[in-house]
Amino acid sequence: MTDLPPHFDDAATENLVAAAKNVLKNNMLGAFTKPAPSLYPHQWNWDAGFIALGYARSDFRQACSELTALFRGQWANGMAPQIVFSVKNSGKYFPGYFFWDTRGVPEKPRNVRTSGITMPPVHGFVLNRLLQLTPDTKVYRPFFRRMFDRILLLHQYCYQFRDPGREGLAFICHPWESGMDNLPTWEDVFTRIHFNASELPPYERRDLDHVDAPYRPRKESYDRYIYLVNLLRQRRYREPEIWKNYPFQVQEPMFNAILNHSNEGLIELGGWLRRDTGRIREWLTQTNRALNNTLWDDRRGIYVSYDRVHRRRLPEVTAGGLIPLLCGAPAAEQAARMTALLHSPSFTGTPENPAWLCPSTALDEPGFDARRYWRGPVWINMNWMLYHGLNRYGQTDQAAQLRSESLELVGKYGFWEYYNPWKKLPATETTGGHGTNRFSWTAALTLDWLGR
Ligand code: 2M8
Repeated sequence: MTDLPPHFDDAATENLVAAAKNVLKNNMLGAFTKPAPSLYPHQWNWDAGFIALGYARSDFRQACSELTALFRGQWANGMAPQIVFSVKNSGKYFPGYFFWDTRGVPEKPRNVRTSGITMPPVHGFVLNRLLQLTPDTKVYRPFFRRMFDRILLLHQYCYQFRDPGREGLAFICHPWESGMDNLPTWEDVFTRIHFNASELPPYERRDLDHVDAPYRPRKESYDRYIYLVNLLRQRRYREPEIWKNYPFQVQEPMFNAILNHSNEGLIELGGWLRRDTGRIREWLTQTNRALNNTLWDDRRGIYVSYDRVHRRRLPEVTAGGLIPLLCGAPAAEQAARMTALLHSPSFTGTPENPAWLCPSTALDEPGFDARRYWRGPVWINMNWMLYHGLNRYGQTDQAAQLRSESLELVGKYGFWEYYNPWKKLPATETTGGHGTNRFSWTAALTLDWLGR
């Protein structure tokens, strides 16, 4: 590897690899690996995909097990849940299984505890990457066949239930479905959602037992997250009727770019498995077209979200708007504008006050906050996807820089959930690592980047 940070000699690299493997080992609960030691004690949807990549070269069986365990929770309509709850850790996280109240929902598998929403569908491209790394295509073929069918069903769900206008864009129904829970974009949507305090069920947060409040979402945001969960559970997750008069329906660029890159993954896998991929090819074309027609902001040169309930564009500039590079949606000129924006003060800061790539929310967004979750901090999974997107467009130097900066952050501070974007750390911070430490996908993607 040529693009390692300058001080990464062999010994430093070996230490980092050993430490990353240790993080995964300690978070592993048998069939799956939890995202973090205490803050997240169950299995999460897109975490499972990134974590699988961390095992791919050292323990392929475990990599497969992560996806198998997640899809045990898949609903009959194809929805892959945001959380598959561990019975053993019941009560350690809010909102838990009983708050979601999915018990008895006919679509939910009977013997698996899950939440009632989904997350960015990374599994198709993860599965395709696993195929490139499999130690034995013959032995694992039945696994790939099974997973292909599961993931296809999930995509079918996205296009059938989350794209009622057949536009090629799936909507998310909750900020948690974006994976980027606390973007200023969601605040913008919330300004139009009104409810009385009496409509909010009583609840008690658990996240603040583990992480200090300035690094986590504010109470006002949490109230709104819970208000939406309450609507969903009152309506018993009954699709498609549930969406009538449901106030949060947003077409978000990263979710759709991930869906479409997973369509590409399924097409490749389908070729190998000799499956008909005609329908997936149609989705691929339609979604790339819709990303450009509906979500491209030509003024800023980046993709933005669209609120389909209030029929308006959400102009906030976030790292998610760069992820369509991953699925090949932008034409060459669009990609050039996106990379120029990525290397402008909006994301890299200034010579006096430089930033690590890539802040989750642009540094000049009014909602930017360097330490609050998803409002500005750097996330390793975002950088990993952006790295692959940049390479796809031949921006190999920029990609290498992104990888090098990411590894430098991890080497300097450890395997944190997210990182302060300022290279000159504010005096109020004792470390640049924020949220929970020993975070699984940070460790997993470090291993993938180091080819270990
Ligand atoms: C965070 O989200 C969960 C809710 O899903 C939470 O804050 O409790 C997000 O960063 C999400 O993207 C991630 O999958 C999850 C577990 O790592 O934590």
